[in-house]
Amino acid sequence: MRRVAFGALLAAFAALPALAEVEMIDTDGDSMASFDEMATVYEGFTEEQFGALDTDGDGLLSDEELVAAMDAGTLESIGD
Ligand SMILES: [Ca+2]
Ligand SMILES: [Ca+2]
Repeated sequence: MRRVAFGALLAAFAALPALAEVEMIDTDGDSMASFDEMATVYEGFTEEQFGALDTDGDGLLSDEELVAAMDAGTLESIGD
């Protein structure tokens, strides 16, 4: 029973890889990654790097922006 539940959980994560990224960075629960949240997770993260990732310029990184950066290799996935 436990094994089945765990497998289902893994399948859910595999189906929704995008959701996991911002959730690992987001500490205030707004589903967006602020510069402070990024700097906490990524040592030596600069505002310049943040600006490059914030493609819509709203001052926050959406899950979409994070995933795009990880897909492009600009940002290391912290899930690995
Ligand atoms: Ca946040
Ligand atoms: Ca943004």
